[in-house]
Amino acid sequence: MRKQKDASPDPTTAPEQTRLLVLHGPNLNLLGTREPRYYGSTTLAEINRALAQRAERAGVVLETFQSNHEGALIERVHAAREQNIRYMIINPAAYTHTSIALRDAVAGSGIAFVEVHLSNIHAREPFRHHSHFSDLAIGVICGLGSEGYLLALEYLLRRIATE
Ligand code: CA2
Repeated sequence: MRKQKDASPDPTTAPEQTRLLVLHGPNLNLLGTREPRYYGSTTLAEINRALAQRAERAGVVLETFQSNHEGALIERVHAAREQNIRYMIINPAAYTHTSIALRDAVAGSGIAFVEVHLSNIHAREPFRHHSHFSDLAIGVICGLGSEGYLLALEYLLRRIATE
């Protein structure tokens, strides 16, 4: 009898799955509960679920991390380098405008990333106009609400598929 072909990939030759990290900065855990004018009514859990589902369909592993603590975000970025995270999507929230420490961690990681903001930071108070991350980012999406995260993911999936 002919041996049936094994459907599972050979672990010795299968390429490692591509891993992505989505990093959410301080207060984004409150999404969907307050300030819908700026940040919409979608919760962070809903955003993370939509991203994970889309990534899974593409065969990519996507992890999400939110913290209200600068050090925790920095340490997550350090760990991402060790974990071979291929790309990141980052909404540094208020740390966008203040954190050189997080910027240095992201720059030091060498991991390419897309910066996302729910609101249009350029149409808001002047102190939100400058980002410590934008010059390092592949690109920046802002003002498109929670869709911005999905658009960033679409871009990265397309980029991964062609590299
Ligand atoms: O528009 C964005 O995504 C921001 O990164 C959000 C930050 C803000 O400091 C940036 O300038 C732009 C604030 C996140 C706070 O999120 C909240 C969500 C619901 C209720 C309160 C805060």
